[in-house]
Amino acid sequence: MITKSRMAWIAASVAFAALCCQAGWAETGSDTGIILEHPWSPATPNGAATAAAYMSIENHGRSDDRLLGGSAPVAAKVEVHAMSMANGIMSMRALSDGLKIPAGMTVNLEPNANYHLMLSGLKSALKDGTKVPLTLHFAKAGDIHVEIPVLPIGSRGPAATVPGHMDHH
Ligand SMILES: [Cu+2]
Repeated sequence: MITKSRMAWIAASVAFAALCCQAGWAETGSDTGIILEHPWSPATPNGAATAAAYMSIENHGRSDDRLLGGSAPVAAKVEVHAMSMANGIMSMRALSDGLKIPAGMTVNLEPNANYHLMLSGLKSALKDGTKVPLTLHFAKAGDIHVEIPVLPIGSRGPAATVPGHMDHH
């Protein structure tokens, strides 16, 4: 499910991609082999019902794991979403079986990529410069808590900070 305004918002985020500049974030660890790197969310306009959260999920363990979903005080629901393009129309759906995090691999949740975390039923806007507490549920690693830094609307995220490195989409 994706609304027109949500689409426009995504398009705006992409269009203003060049405006970003943020330092990197410390990693969040656990003793289960799952490490969450560079978590971030773009700020949301007032009244927005949804927000996205992005990060890299590394599995340093010896067995596959699954990201099942999450929870956050700021949202009624936190789901793993997959994006797909069909006939020029982008859509997304919740992964009811979760997202596989293969052993020894990193799965990137990022804008314009396959997967993201979707916070829906937002109780308040995500404000630039604040942090959003979020708990992710993994099938094997259990619950991992992470504080998600909120970056300005249109940001590409903490990874897109290399000077002179610019993507042209
Ligand atoms: Cu989504």
